[in-house]
Amino acid sequence: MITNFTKSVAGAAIALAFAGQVAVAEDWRGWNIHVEEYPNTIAMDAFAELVSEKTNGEINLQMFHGGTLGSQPDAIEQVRLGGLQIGNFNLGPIGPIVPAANVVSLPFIFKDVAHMFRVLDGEGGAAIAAGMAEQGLTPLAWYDAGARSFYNGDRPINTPADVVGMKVRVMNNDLFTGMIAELGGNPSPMAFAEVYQALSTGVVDGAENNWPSYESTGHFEVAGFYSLSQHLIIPECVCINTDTFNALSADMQAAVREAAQESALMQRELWTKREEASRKAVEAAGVVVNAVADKAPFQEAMAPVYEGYFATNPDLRPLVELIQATD
Ligand code: BDP
Repeated sequence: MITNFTKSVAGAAIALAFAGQVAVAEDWRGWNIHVEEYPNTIAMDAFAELVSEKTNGEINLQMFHGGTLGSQPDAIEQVRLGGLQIGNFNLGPIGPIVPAANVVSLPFIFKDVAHMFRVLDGEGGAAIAAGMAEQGLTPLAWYDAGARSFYNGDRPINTPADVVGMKVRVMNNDLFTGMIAELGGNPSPMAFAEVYQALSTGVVDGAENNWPSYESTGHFEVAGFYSLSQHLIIPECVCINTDTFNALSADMQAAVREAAQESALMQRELWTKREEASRKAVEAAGVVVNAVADKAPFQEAMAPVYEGYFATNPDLRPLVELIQATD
């Protein structure tokens, strides 16, 4: 005879079996420094949606844009420690933590963006990704950040002599302070959010960035000479806390990685369009743009920066040579 008691025990057992299969949704928080409509912002929102779709709602990523969760160096630490799970980071400020990833911050290391992606898609990219994962930042996909050029409020920069005495804001990384010092300028590492104010009050004379950031931050309003030095071509990652990633099942890992890679395809397309739109917008606003006819003197001045990097990281010389030998 099946008693009510037996029935309810059986019912509870079935309910428990279901509960075992239905995982509790994981809530992740993601950091991004850029404003609305910026290619990375749109792509990171798409990433969040794709993550939810591809994991059947088991992972819920909430994105925080505009650097509201802190400066980039702080957010990098947060993702490493697991206080945040996701970040769209530039590899510039990751370099001080991951020597192999710092290779992309050597001035003039890449010929152009296409060269950078060829390196990232090969052995070089694997070495960089492994170094990052070891330090708690697992890259899921690479975003485009174009080429960075100098801008300031005084004069076009055509030769290193034009940088002499100039106070130039850089991202947090000794390679960048070294770069400005070798050109005869005074480097000033500073958080991105502080640069507009610093330019407008004369705390710094200039800075360096790609077209979309020069435009979206309004820096062009207070530093109207943009000189196409294109001295840095630095990729960006969609990075995840390594422990968070490793704790996922293989299927979930694949879903999250796929979502990031799809968002990267979107970001790269949006990026190309935005570079053009930003250039046109600042030109229309009266920015004086100059090509740098001869980049060789800038490149030659970087020899001590490379030597310093090799002195600290002798084991990374082959990685630099691999990049230089990649067509
Ligand atoms: C932008 C990068 C952003 C950096 C910023 C900077 O996308 O990650 O924080 O430059 O110069 O191009 O700090």
